[in-house]
Amino acid sequence: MPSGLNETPTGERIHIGVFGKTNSGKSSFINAFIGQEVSIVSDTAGTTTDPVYKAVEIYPVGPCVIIDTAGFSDKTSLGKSRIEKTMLSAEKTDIAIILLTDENIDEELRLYWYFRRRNTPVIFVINKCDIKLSHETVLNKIKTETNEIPLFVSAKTGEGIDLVKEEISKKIPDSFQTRTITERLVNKDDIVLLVMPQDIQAPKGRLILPQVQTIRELLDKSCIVICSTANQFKQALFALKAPPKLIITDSQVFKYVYENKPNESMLTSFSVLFAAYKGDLPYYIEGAKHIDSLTEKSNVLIAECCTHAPLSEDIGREKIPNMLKKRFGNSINVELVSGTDFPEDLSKYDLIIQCGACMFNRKYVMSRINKAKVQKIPMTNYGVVIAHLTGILDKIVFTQE
Ligand SMILES: Nc1nc2c(ncn2[C@@H]2O[C@H](COP(=O)(O)OP(=O)(O)OP(=O)(O)O)[C@@H](O)[C@H]2O)c(=O)[nH]1
Ligand code: SF4
Ligand SMILES: [Mg+2]
Repeated sequence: MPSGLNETPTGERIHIGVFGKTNSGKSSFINAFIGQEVSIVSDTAGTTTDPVYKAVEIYPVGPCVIIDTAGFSDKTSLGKSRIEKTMLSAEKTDIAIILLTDENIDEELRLYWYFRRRNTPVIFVINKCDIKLSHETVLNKIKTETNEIPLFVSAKTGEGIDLVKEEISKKIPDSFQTRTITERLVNKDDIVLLVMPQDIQAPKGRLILPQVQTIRELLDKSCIVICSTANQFKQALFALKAPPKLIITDSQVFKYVYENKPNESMLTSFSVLFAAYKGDLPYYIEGAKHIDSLTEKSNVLIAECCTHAPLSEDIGREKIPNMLKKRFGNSINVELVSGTDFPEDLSKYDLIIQCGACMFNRKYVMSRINKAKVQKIPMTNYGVVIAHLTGILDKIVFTQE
């Protein structure tokens, strides 16, 4: 698993996407919202071209990522690629803010229904209320079409911005506060042993994000956390008076750890935990079992969220393809996409294998899973597939059953 250090480590911050026509004041709104000039503001339509992601801490919302997007009425030659990028931001959005400026709200309504289909809460905001005296028509249209009541703000004077913050904090899904990586697998004072090989793929001098997040969570849960590499695993066990309640291993040494662990210790992997934390574990388990029906003619898509130079023994580029080739023959077709590349049309694939996706938020990973579900394509993730291929899928513990 590569480091992912080139990407913004957003963890599970709530992602707030700001959408609206060009010049509706999205960038001005964001600057007023976070009290910093992070986005360029100008009266030239189409100023924001690429989405801007800014991780901030906002009272009373908490840690969040605010996304400034390109306006959607842009008809310049870059229009199509800007719209695609805006829609990618929409896929990552947990709460959407749609700015309204005039009475032509067809696009805004289309976007509204897009979000509603994904259970994404939407807040309509009428901006520039410092200069426009009457907003009755747009207000009534929104009420009639959606039952939502827009809020009024002025990004220029700051009026109404606090009300938007309050509204956002009311709309944060409960699961944001309650979902954890290890869920009910551990309790206060439990000893948890983490097996973390620091091999060629680990970033120099640092730990990868899933390990950092898991350690932090276990400390918050008042667990006793012990870390070792695979080489020191047996010594680590030997140094303990009692077997650890739970062992969380890097998937690459799953088999070794399983074969050498005490019977009393439960076993899982970082990828398996993240499969549930970021995705749909039952679908992933079903997907992993689908491997047994692959043939040498099958097409497999590997989706790795980090974009990085290939490393030797890379799990997505080498280890999993080799495991598949060993089992089904060299002619099995294994394709790899990285970063946010993910085909819309998945019909040619027999199986999709997703990485742990620690660099992306749950909403975005679920959006990928939904695309696979709609097209009836089995999907799994690295950890679940390795557990299955090494024959221990039924011997490890999961956070969801
Ligand atoms: N009077 C007034 N002007 C505003 C307000 N918000 C934005 N503006 C002005 O509207 C123009 C467009 O603002 P931007 O924030 O760049 O708009 P945008 O939606 O990000 O535009 P694009 O990035 O081009 O899509 C600028 O001239 C802003 O100064 C507001 O609340 N009141
Ligand atoms: S995003 Fe994927 S490839 Fe990148 S570090 Fe996380 S699990 Fe590994
Ligand atoms: Mg802008």
